[in-house]
Amino acid sequence: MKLSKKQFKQDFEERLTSKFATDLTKAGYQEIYDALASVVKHYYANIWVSDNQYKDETGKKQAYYFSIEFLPGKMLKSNLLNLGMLKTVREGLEDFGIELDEVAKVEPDMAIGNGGLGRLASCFMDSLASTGLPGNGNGIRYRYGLFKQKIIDGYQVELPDSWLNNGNPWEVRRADKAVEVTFGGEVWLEDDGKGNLIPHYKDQERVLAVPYDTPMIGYENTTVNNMCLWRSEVPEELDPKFQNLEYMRQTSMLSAELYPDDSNYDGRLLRLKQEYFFVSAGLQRILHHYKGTQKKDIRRISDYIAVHINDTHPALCVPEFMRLLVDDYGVGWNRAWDTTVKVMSYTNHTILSEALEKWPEEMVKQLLPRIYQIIVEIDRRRTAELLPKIGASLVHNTRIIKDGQIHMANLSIIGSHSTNGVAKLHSDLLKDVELHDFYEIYPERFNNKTNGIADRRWIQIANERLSGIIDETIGKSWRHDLDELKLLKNFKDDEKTLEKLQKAKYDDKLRLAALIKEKNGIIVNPDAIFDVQVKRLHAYKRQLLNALHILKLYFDLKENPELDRVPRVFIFGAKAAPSYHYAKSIIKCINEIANMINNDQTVKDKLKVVFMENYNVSLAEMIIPAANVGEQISLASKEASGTSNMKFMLNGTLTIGTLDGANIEIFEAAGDGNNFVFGLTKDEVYEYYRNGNYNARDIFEQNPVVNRILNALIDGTIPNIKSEGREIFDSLTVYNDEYFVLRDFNDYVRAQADLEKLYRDPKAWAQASLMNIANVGRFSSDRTVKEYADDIWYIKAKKE
Ligand code: 26Q
Repeated sequence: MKLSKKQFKQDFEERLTSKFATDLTKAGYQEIYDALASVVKHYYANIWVSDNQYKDETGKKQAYYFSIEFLPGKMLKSNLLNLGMLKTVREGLEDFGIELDEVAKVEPDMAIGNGGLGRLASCFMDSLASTGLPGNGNGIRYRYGLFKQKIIDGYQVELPDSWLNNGNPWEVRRADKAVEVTFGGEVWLEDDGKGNLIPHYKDQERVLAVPYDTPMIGYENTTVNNMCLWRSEVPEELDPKFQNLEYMRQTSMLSAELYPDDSNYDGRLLRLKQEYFFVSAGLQRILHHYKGTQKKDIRRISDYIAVHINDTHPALCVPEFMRLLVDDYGVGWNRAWDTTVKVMSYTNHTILSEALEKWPEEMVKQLLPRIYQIIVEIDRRRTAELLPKIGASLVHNTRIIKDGQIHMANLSIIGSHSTNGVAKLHSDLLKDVELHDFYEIYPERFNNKTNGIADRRWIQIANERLSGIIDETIGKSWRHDLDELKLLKNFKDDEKTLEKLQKAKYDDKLRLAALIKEKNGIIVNPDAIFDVQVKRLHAYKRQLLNALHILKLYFDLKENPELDRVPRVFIFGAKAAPSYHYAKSIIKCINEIANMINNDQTVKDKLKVVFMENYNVSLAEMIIPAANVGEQISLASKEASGTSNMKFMLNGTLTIGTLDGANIEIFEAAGDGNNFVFGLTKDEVYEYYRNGNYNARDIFEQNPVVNRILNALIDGTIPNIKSEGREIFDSLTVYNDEYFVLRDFNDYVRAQADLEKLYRDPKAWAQASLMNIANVGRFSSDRTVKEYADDIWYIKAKKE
């Protein structure tokens, strides 16, 4: 959108005065932010309206991405960038003596997601709009986002994230579009005399679902999609039975809190309620829209909508869509089922068994009696149909209802036409191992969609310096098509370009060093290797392996302080699920290792360890550009994809990593020698599982280095660790090291040494860094969503 600086300044000043009855001399940052957001909203409002009109008029098929989490982070700069106004607004504000970046700090992160899965959903939202694809989000407007993490005495402490306290300028409450979602009560079927079974209900608990729409603005185009988030409220007219405080409290609780766990299935009733709540509300709104404004024949709805099930949390889409078609719109069962399968598609994000969602039949029956009947009927018909064709064992293994439980992954696969994993290795594991029985029955449903990232946020916004240097070197086409970064390869031997890249990295390190000083009071050496591991804390991600290696470096230096070592700063960011005891112990250990090392004068500035509290999207935007090395060291086969690995690559960070998830594709794309690979392969891991012959105790006893390091956890070497040291020691030596940390230790040390060696050759390092940037194109989520659009959703991009 064309906007002159003059126009902007005028609009902004007027808005500041009309909104807050103040002027530039007196306004605070909150007021400046609100006025600015309000002006920006005014700029995009008409584009939003027009694009909605365009979508309604053309009646083109749209996709709806159902996700129980979204993790957009801050919206101000991203909206400005996408509207093509970032520079104008920055300069306009400067004229008033205001720093845009200071204003942007006022905005709280929108953190209604845990980590990878939620952030992926938000990257997809950006990419859908930016590639002109009609694709919308559907989720929950949690009153409290992911907890804020404080570190007190080395321990994680959780504080509430009350992100809506100062309002949210981007959302629009649409009270007119509220719908009702019902729970519990009784249901029975009565024949209507024409052979149709009609459900009748009694004593249902009603919840009002009110949608809040947030525009998803495309990058320099005319597409504005919608992210619809539902809030639960008490309906105005309540049946007397429900006019009590407990019910009202329960109802508003529904959308109060995000579950803070990203890898563990939590079988609480409230969680199941949340799942049905946003699924039912979302599908109702979609069907109203197509019946009402679009006057579409409901029997052809699969030509107009695609619904995506992001992991199993929205799996109730399958029976709920059936319910709406059959009960509310009078579609026959068979036709409804064909339609449902055509409309739905599903992505699996993990193979960890503890994350597999299962709900007790009894619970579903009580809470969602009609949905329960429909699931039973789906299961019954499928079993009857398939038994004679494929035999009892295959049918049994893949049933939706088994052992008194409803298996949400089975429901998702059976009720949809597409099941995908999120990186090649992960998708292969689904086909070959984890979901092999399903693959035998429905081979055509299985496919891979390697994850991607919204590159605009992760370089244009997070790293303006590097973006500018790339512009100078190859022009600006890469800003619209990340594959164009390939052009950088022509500069691999160009000293000037390499120097500029090094300088940019150095400046980003200075920026992070200043933040570390401010937040942690630790002074770090900007010439050191900044080695970063930022992600949720989980045993399979093996932050512990990183910590043990740090201990090794420390003991080496203690023994020989004059050792010729490249200085290192190890930076961690990680939240642990509040109920994940072991993960919290690892946080404590890392913090006490950090205290020990940072306070030891003998290692001077050769080694520093920094745990940055409250890792979130905004902090990621500061940390990732400054990283020389990114740690992607999960046990092979456990990390479905990973996406921070792609953000690091885009910022010229070299990866030290295992052959897991998308790392494999990154190593291949970047080319040999440009990253550091180590560790067991997935086949070797599975071989150990088959043979059951892993023995961690042997490694502990036979490897003197490992022995020394592990003993440090229990012999008082690390001041101030308590039972955590013993707990971790035991997990490795007594409970046989579930994630093969000790098995991979030696090779990790070897890869770390290779890394240090390369770093001593600044030119070679800069070249490897350049090759990572030059080959990152395929990891843009623009590519990923185009693949979903072409292969799964069958939606088409708008032509500009
Ligand atoms: C389920 C039931 C009850 C409570 C919580 C949950 C729950 C919530 C979130 C389970 C899992 C999640 C999130 C999983 C996740 O983030 N997975 C990551 O997804 C990324 C995007 O595909 C991948 O890159 C990561 O590899 C994967 O770990």
